Amino acid sequence: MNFTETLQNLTGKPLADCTDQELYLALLELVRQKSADRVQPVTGRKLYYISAEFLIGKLLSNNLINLGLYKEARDALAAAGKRLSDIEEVEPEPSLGNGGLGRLAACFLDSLATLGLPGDGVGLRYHFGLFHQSFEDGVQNEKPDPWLTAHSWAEKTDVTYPVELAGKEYTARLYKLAVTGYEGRTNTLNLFDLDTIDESIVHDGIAFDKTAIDKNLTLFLYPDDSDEAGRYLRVYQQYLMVSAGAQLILAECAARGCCYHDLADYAAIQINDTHPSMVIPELIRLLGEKGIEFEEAVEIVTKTCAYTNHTILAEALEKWPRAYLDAVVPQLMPIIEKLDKLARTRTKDESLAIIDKDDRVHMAHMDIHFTHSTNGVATLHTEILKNSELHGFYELYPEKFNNKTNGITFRRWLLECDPRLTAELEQRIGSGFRKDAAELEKLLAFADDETVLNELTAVKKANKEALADWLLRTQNVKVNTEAMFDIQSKRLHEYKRQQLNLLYLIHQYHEIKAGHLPAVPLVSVFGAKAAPAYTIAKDIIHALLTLSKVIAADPEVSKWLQVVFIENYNVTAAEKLIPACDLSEQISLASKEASGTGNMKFMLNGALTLGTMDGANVEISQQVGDENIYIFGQTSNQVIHRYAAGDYCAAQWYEGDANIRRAIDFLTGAEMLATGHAENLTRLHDELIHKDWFQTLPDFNAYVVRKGQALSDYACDPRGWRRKCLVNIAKAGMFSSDRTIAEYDRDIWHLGQ
Ligand code: 6GP
Repeated sequence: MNFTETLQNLTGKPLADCTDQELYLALLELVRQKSADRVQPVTGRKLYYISAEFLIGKLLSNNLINLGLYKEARDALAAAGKRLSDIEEVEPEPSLGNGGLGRLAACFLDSLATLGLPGDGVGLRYHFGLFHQSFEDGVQNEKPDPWLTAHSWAEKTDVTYPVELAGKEYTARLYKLAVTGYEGRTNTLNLFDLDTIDESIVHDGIAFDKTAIDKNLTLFLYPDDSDEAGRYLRVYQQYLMVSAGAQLILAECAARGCCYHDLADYAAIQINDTHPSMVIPELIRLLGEKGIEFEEAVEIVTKTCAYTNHTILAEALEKWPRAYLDAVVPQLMPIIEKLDKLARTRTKDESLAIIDKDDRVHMAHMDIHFTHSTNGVATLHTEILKNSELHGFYELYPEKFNNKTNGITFRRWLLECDPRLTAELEQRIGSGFRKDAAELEKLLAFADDETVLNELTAVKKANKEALADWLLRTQNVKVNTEAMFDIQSKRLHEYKRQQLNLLYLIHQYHEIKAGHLPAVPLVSVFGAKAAPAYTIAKDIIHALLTLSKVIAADPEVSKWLQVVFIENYNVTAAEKLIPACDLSEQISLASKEASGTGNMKFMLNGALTLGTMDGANVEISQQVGDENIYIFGQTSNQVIHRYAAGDYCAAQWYEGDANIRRAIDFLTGAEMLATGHAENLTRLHDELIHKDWFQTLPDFNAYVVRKGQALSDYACDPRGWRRKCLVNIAKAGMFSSDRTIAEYDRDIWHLGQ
């Protein structure tokens, strides 16, 4: 049977007579059947990657590529007058993550399956992923973002586990989602849910009764935790995930012959940041029920589990008030107390305790004491953990600390999102890079080949046209594709410093007004969601939206400068933006971005990085060399010293620098106030002068100069620019998540052995 016939069997009628929805469902079913053929038996150690987030994005095209069906599907549909790209649009995006941490988990699942390693995900089946963002009157609005339809990728099973929350028993049901590897095996993403969730309790955007646990527990990814009920809900969610997950792990291992004493020979558990940390006491509790004594259970769990840290921001290192855990998981508290006592026998240092003197439970501390591995996600980040944030732990357990620089799956972030570049690469260096990313280096042989450089330019131009079409169709904005495309897309956070970019744009506005024209017109694109309760982040969005309108209304400036803030940035949008980018903004305050993974995606797609020496930017700059990246700003050591000295005073920078003053004061000047809201703009203005926690102002001038350099290189030396782009693509191989996963396996998991 050929592909058309197979698909037709599923739709029950000629493809030409089907709606896009019908074709989508038929393809979904086909993927289901084909991926089931690739499920393989597990021997030896199997990985369980427990994570509160799996930002998987749309799955249809990704699965078709991984199963080797993409071209056949596209051609069969085209023959019936249908377009695969239209069918892709029918699929709702599962936005089951906030940003980097969740997207990394999704890339890891892809690489595990591609490398043929037995490794499943464990998480929650949120009914609504991250909120849907829209802008109304220049302000972010949040609405639920449903993705579950009658037929969706996650399949309901008959498997359920009892989970006790606040003394009441709930039933967690398992849903399984097939994870296909590229020419690899099929693994599973296990997602838990309750049957009793009631979507109708959501009202007024994303508000709902936070206390009705049986109805709300898995409604939302990260419910707003700005109030106590929201924080309790997170503890409820976390325990549902780890308790059901731990029961699944024990059941699967037992079915393979494990007697629990030898759990570490059957399972490796990776704790993705602190959200799943309660899996440690929960496993000890469950092993206790199987008759294993506390001391041995601690040993087994330590051998089985490993922990990844994804941030040094203090507010993200979870510390739960003991009262919360007493209320929600009273069955765990005696175990956590025993773990705290045990940890205190290993060190006298009070700051390394699990339960502190204020009765807060430090989840990361429990992870480090009672797992065998703690890793950071880029070299600089791991060094900062060892030397400052977690220094005491490093002294106690130097052998536990290791680095695993992040990576991205090239299947989604090159083959799927940039078919033009993929085709160009294949023509030049063959298709080996699809499986072995290091082969991209072969492209270096063409660094001075005029034809290849011109073709890369043509690919970029075509991708910019495609982005322009998409922006017009979905956001109703028209952009000039002759301009340089400069993109900052990531969560909105002060440490990521979208406000630095904002101040630059205001500075440019003034320069253009003064007749100092830039080397090339600039389209500055932002994509970012702000946490619903994060006021200043929302003010930054408002300021950018307002500036965008002010500039658009000024013909003198709009010829040279355009600010576009796209609505509802998500994986789908990222796949459109990244291939079209010329300049990638990675401008976090040095020392604050653990790694970044957007930086890798942009580089792979031939954009040049404008960035600080932070996170994986450091490794990108080592790969490509100083001449192929635009680095600026304070180093992490300088930043750390400035924080330690405690003498940073933003007002001094504001007073002492006319350009900075002009840019900041514009926020509350007549032009902005005529269009925007005084409350938001004034708050941001004052915040920058009086707080500026993330040291925007000391980096301002260096940023302006470096960005000016990038613009002029782009405009005045196009061939040199394109050569730099080629080097970036060629050197991106090390940032494949296949490499990252191979390192985790080699150093931490030892899967299948
Ligand atoms: C993020 C880090 O901010 C980012 O730098 C890193 O690339 C990513 O994790 C993957 O490692 N952290 C989070 O998203 C987070 O929620 C608690 O950390």
